[in-house]
Amino acid sequence: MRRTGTFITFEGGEGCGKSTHIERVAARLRARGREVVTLREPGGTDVGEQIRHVLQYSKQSVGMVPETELLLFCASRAQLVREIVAPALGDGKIVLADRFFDSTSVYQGVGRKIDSEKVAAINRFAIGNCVPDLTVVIDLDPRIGLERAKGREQFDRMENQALDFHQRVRQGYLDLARRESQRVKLVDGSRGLAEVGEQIWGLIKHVL
Ligand code: T5A
Repeated sequence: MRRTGTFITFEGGEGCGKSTHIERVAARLRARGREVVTLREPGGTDVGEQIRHVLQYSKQSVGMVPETELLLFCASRAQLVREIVAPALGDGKIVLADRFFDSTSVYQGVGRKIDSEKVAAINRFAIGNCVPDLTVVIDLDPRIGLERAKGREQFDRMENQALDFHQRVRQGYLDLARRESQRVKLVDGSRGLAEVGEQIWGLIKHVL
């Protein structure tokens, strides 16, 4: 299917503000008459939501090994790409995704220390040619992000990782933005909501 839509992904550590800004961007785009699809990862499909439960909230998953975790994130994504993302892009829609394959490169590759070439190969298999047009990384000190995310009562496997893990994740995103500076753009998430929102809107207007 020929791709006429635009694919924008949002990335960053826990509680950096992705969901908040996706909602705001979607509202601004819809107010301008654009067709927008919003998604979250892992999940976004029936199959993916079941995988999300195993990955995130099931206390029986505490002993999951990093290789299993990597494959489950990619399995959820393979379904999402073929069921939702590729058809929406074929129809000319704007797809806004809360995390995509960069989360796997950073969390499983850098955070869990799985060989980066293996992660890249599995990522490629899962997404095919569905690479984002723009990736917004909201950079934030993990101590602030984890504090913001704390409000939730549900057990979350990733948020329970040591601070050192989250610091590696942050550095992973900073390195990614340096390596892929055409596609991946950094935004300072420590600023106020309105200021971060305007910076993101500027990037989106540019890519559209
Ligand atoms: N994961 C995911 C992997 O390990 N590998 C993968 O391949 C994939 C896809 C997903 C977890 O899975 C991992 C990464 C994650 O650990 P999740 O529950 O979806 O888990 O968690 P997150 O994606 O991290 O989402 P969060 O909801 O934790 O964070 P958000 O969406 O970035 O933050 P948001 O918008 O909910 O904001 C948090 C709070 O901060 C406030 C908001 O109002 C909200 O209260 N806020 C601000 N406050 C002040 N100033 C600002 N600028 C603010 N921006 C937001």
